[in-house]
Formats: sequence, structure tokens, C-alpha cells
Amino acid sequence: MEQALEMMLQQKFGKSIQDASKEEIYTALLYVTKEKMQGMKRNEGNRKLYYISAEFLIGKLLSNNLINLGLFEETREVLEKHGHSLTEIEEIELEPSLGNGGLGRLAACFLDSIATLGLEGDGVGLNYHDGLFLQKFHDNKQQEEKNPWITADSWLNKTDVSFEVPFKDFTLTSTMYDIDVPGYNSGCNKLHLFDIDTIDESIIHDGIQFDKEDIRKNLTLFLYPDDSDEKGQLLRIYQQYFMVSNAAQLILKEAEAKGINLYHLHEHVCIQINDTHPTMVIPELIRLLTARGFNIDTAIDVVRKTCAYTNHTILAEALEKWPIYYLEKVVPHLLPIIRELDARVRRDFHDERVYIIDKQDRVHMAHIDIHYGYAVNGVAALHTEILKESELKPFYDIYPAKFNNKTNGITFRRWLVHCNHSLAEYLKELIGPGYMENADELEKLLAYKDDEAVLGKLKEIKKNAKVELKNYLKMTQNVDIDENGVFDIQIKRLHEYKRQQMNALYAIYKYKEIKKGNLPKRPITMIFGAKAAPAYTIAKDIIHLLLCLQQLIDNDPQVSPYLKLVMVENYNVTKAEKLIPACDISEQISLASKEASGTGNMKFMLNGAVTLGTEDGANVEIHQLVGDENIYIFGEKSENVIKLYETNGYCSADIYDNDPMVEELVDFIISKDLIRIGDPVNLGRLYKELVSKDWFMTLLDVKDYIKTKEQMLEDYEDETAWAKKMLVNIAKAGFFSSDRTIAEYNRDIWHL
Ligand code: H2P
Repeated sequence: MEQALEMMLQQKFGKSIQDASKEEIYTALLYVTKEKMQGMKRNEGNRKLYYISAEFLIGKLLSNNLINLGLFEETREVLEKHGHSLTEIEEIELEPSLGNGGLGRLAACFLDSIATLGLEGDGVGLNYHDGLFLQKFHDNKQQEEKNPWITADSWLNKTDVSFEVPFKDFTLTSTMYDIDVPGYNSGCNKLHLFDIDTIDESIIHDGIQFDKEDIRKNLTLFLYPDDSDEKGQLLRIYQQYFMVSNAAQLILKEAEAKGINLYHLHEHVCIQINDTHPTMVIPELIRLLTARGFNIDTAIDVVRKTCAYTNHTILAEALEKWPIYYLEKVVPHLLPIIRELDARVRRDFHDERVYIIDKQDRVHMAHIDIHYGYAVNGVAALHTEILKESELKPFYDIYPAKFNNKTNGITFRRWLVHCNHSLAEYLKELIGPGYMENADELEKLLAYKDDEAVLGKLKEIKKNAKVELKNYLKMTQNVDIDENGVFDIQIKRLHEYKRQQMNALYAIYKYKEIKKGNLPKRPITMIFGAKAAPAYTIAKDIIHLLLCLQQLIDNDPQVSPYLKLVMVENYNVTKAEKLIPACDISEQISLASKEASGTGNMKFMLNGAVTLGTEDGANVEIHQLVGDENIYIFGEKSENVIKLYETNGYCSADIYDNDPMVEELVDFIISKDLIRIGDPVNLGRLYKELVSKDWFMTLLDVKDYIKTKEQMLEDYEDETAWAKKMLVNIAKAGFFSSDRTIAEYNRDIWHL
């Protein structure tokens, strides 16, 4: 590495490591790593997977790639020898914000594991120039700015692959960019990101506003452009079709190049449709096959044996339904096929709940996936059960064999080895390096459950991570936190069902307690990180409440020594990597039945945090693995929540009116203290939402939540007992390796 780096620095900048700047060292390292990846063998198999996804939240790639190439340690040492640190050098890299939350991060973890298991599987997505958006706080509110990440020297490799993508009124010519995805001790795959050459970032103004109709200039500017109006929704259809038409053309091109008889395409190709965004790949492939002479029956048959669908949520808003009229405006050539697919469903099943086109002339994308794919999976045991028993029950009754569960996972390369190097090294010392490839070996750690020295070392590693986070937050946001406090962290996309607002009510509770003189035994540091979708008003109001609380607490000398609330600006993968190792309490407090899985819960556990959560998503499986002793569960169970929805049995006003404690907490949102700091419109709207609607039942669980969190804080004071909980959580995290998840996908769905 030292030699390669020296040579690259000479070649690019005519400098030695001694004289090179950090930027130059980063650039040289980037190219050394890229060269190494180009020299790797490509994974190959009998059947190739194409994982199509609107999001790939890949994070910075330098360390991750070095780890997978087996060059991480060596590079660290070389840099240290010359007075640099890899962490510092990596600061130079810009993080691509090609994802929103768990969905996109899961796709990135999956790419890592697919490559690591030596499976031939490429990702296919779009090359959004400005990502989701960059979050800034101003006047205690979220502001959105563009988030450019593509620089002259980047991980992207421009290819000469290009396709013509036909829309109603014009055709676009694509360009394919590739990012190499090296497996850990294994071969390499690729992430293909499609783009057009005419994108024009100069049309962005006032934050992230732009002309939504100028498709040639705007198509790949942003992930999830605002779709609160018709133009925005049409743009999303343009994006989705552009993504899948390129994917379908690439798949056929590669198959033909391999000499595959397209009538046997399914034997050599498998397409994973990640959520409903890539659904149009089904009619598009049928269209392309019929254009190559297939009759429609055969085309449908081949496509049905090729495509599989993953459902990531039961929230109606995410199960896309496009008005036919929109599709007619953008992709009229797909409509005859979609109508034919619907006609076949109507012919075979006399149940309008499973039709593709509904009475309001909307196309249900998930219904296309379920009828015309060969597998449907949920992402955690509870989620899959809910799909089978309620949300998708009519489909499950028709196709029981298609439904299966694949509990999500995370790559330990990034979420342990990279983000918590000292913990990873210590584990290696204790139980050997085997866990890096076989995560189940983490269980060996249980042998040290009563070993004081080991428990002490785990505490020490946690403390060091807290100090690092403290320094990082000081440097990036100029906030001061106390490493001796309890670090209580909730980081995830902002959504009412994830209930950041319930955690805010806890902050209000604690604030009031401290004012009354009931002081906590040690400072409590509550950390939040979350972006709200630009058009999601209540989510932005919740951010406003959190920022106002942060200011209120900071300015109150009576409270601030004991309580701190920090909202991390522009939460992203890089920040998650700093926050997760430092966490004591992992907040996983969604309304039971609503969080399909969660993956942050797994990352926290792996890094020795203890979960405070509802019986929801993968929390259920974490609970089963670690046992009652090592997790804190509260709140209404999912069966009861589902019943409440079915019977309209929940009324937040009843709770508010009859429970003085709840009333006091909620009223604080519109108290003089907060209105003085914040905007009465935002705070008033949030208050009203909670007392008159509260669709995600915050008030139902808030008291149990506060009680459980108080218990947790008390238990934290028994340091040895707490360290044992940390140890058990780490030891039991092996199940959540994405290597396990991908092995299951391959065994049950992909058969690569
Ligand atoms: C979603 C679900 C999560 C799930 C993730 C990956 C859509 O992520 O809500 O429960 O873990 O997909 O399957 P997110 O909310 O973080 O955007």
C-alpha cells in the first residue's frame, strides 16, 4: 500500500506522502483502491441477480472498500506512519445521499453481502446529482438545500453503456455509471447508476426548488422530488420508468451477450424489486420481449418467473397507486400491457381487492408485483405475518407459497469493523477473528458474561466512543455534551409512526421534573437525527418542537447541567457511524405493527446499546434473542393496535381529557415557554394533531414509555449489570448479519 500510494501521488501530483495535502492523499488512495478493485475477479454464477432500487444509501466508500479488500489495517498504519489518520483523510470524501433511510441503507448492506458471499448480483438505480437534500437548521426549522456529491475524482466510473428510453413526447439517451462493489475476501460486483448528460443543476433555486417540467434538465437531480402536486408526481413516474427501462435493457443486453436464449431468461436472471418504485420493470420487460417476437403469454410467463418483490412497509402512502391518466401522459406504451395484466387478474379472481386497476382508475403497483412476480417477502417475522394475515391477506389466500419472510440484516464490515474499530479489535482478541465471516461466532462472547475485566473493557470502549462523539459534535455543531451522561439516541427518518414526538414528550417530562427538583442521578443526553420529507408538514413541526426544546433546555441553567437535547444536523450514514458506537439507549419506539423491521435497532445492539422499544418489527426478534433481562419493552401490542384501527377504537382526546399528566405534557407544546422561542403556527398545529387525531397513537403509549425509560435510567446505575446487558446484546447480534439475510434470499428466492 505504501508503495502504491507513493506511486499514485507521484503520478497524479508529483509529490511524496510527506509533501502531499490531505486532499491529495485522499485522491491518491481513491485511485489506488479503484485500481485494486478493477483487478478483482467478478463474481460469476449460473443465474445473475439484478437488485433494482430507487435508493442505495452507500455512505462513504473508502474505508469500507479497504476493509473488503483486506487493506484497511495496512492503510491505517501507512498513514499513521506519515502523521495522518484514515478518519481524517476520509473526512474529505463527500457522502452521496442516494437514500432516505432504512430502505436505501438496506440495499447498500445487501450489495456488500451479495458480493461477500461470492454471488453474482448487481444493483441498478439512478445517479441523483443532489441526493435527497442537505438539511440545515435555521430559526429552529429544517431548511433544505441541494447536496452535490459528484466530484471530478469519485467512485463513479463512466461506461459506454447507453440506452434509448422512450417517453410519450420524447426519447432520452442514458449513460450508465458504475461503482465497484468488492466483497469481503471475495469477488466484485457492480452498482449501476443511470443518468442523462443534459442534467442542469443551475435550474435549482431557493433551496431545492426547480422547474419540475423540464425533464431533460431535472430527471436525476433529486431523489424523491416533492410530489405534492401533479407535476411532481409525473416527475417521479419519469424517474421510475427511466430506471427500469434502463435496467430491463441492460438485463436483455447482458443476457444476449452471454448467448442466453431469452425463452430461458428466468433460468439465468433474477430481478429483485425493492419496494414498489421499480414495479414498471414488469410491464417494460414484457414489452421488450414481445418486441423481440414473444407472444404475450410467453412473455408474461418468463417475466413472472424472473421477478420477485420485497415489501418494506404497510403504510398506505408507500404502496404506490398511480392514476392511469398520469401513466398515459408519461408512458402510454405501457398501458396496453398493464390493462392486459389487470384483465387476466379479473378473469381469474373475482375479488376487486386484488385487481390492478381500481374503480378510481388507479394502478396499484404492489398488485402488479404480487400477481406477476414469483416471490413476495416481508422484512421481519412480525411484518411478514401482518402482510399475510391482514394487509395482503387476499393475496396470501391466492398465493400462499409466494409469501416468505426475510428478516433484514446489516453488514458487520461497516457497522462494526469500520465504525467501531476498537470494539471489533477487542472482540477479535477475545473470541478470534472468525466472527467477521461467521457472525454467529459472536455468541462465544457469552462465556465472558461474568468476567469483570471483560465487562470493564466493554465499558471503557463505550466511554471512549462517547468522548469521540463529544469531540465530533463540538467540532461540527459547537455543542457540548458530557461523556459521563447516559446517551439516549433516536436516529431515523422523521415520521409520525416512528414517534419522535413521543420522545419529545419525554424531554418535556424530564425538563419539568428537573424544574421541580427531581434531579437525575447523572446527566441525560438525548440525541436525535432525522430528516423530514420537504412536503411533510407535521414531520417538520416535530423537528421544530425538538429544536425549540433544545434551545429551551440549553438556556435554562437550572436544567442544562442535567439534561441535554441535541438535534444532529443533516443526519446521514457518516453521522450514524459516529453516533451508534456511543449509544447507551437505543430508541425503537414505533407504534407496534407499523415499523416493518428497522435496521438501526440491529446496529445499536451490535455496538452494545440496549433497546428501549415496542414489540414491533425486528425488535420482536431482538427480544426473543436477548431475553427480557436485556431489552426494555413497553406499549400496546400489535394485535391490539390493529384492532384499534379496525374498530376506530382509538381517541386521543379521551386520553388527553382524562389523564392530567398527559394533558400537562401535551399542553407544554403550546406553553409560553415554547411559544416564546418557536413558531406558534407549527407548535399549535402539532398540539392540535396530537389531541384531535394522533393517528399513530402517541398518547396511548406515552406513559408506559416514560415509566420504562425511567426504569432503564435507574438500571443504568448498576454498572456491572448494565455492562452484562451490553455484552449479551453484542453476543446475540450475529443473527442480524446481512450475510445471513442474503444467504436466505439466495436459498429461498434467488437460487443464484
Ligand atoms: C423501511 C421500513 C423499515 C425497514 C426498512 C428496510 C421502508 O425503512 O420502514 O422498517 O427496516 O425499510 O426494510 P425506512 O422507514 O427507514 O425508510
